[in-house]
Amino acid sequence: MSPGETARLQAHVLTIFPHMFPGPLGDSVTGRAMASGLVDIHAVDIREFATDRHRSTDDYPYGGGPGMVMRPEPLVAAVESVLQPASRVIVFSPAGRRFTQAMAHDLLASGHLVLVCGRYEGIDDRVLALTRAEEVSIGDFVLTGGELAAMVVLDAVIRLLPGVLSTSEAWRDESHSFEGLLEYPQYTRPVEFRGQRVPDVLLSGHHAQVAAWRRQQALLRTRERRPDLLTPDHLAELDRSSDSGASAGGAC
Ligand code: JA5
Repeated sequence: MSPGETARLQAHVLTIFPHMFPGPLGDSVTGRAMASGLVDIHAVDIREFATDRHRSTDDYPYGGGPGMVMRPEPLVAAVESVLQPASRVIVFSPAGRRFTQAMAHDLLASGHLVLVCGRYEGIDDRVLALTRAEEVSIGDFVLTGGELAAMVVLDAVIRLLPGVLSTSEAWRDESHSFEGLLEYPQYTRPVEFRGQRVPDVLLSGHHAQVAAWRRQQALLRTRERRPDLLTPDHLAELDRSSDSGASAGGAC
């Protein structure tokens, strides 16, 4: 992208339920991004690409078994109708590669997403190779279709576009101080609510102490809830902070 040019994102969402879009993406931060022209989301009705007289998008599975499978012809035709040189083609499936923040940044860089939403028991497997699609999962659970997964991915990518978040909302993404850790706890007024007080250190005005407390809270929470995220450096830092007796508020 040339200097001064603004990053944009275009997405085509292929679905048999196009009226589901933009849905919640039309509100708030993502809605403003759409209204300002930074993002274009086009819902494409897969059924429009069905050629048989019943416009069918599904059929019985070869080999038998329960449910229906999405037919390949309308899906491949729909993808080919929107494909651009830089497109990333994604099919949502619980069997896909797990969606992450790093993938969100990567998808933004492509500038064009083709998001294929399955329904029924899934899509004919030949579609993947024929469209060079990547299978992506947003988590280890089952959904009735890919549409909600597409909304999750779009939300995560849209908020990364420069100018979408206000500077006060965006600071976290710029900050490296809590890289790889869960967030520290936040508080606002009142200072006491239903018998629970805001930790004194946050009222002290000592910026260095506040920063040290938040860092330690982030480390402790991550150890408690997501120990898989901790690096050897984090573990060493936790050891040092317990040595220095900085156990303020630590629920160990
Ligand atoms: C279900 C026909 O990562 C969670 C997901 C569940 C699920 C996805 S992604 N796609 C579908 C689907 O069901 O297409």
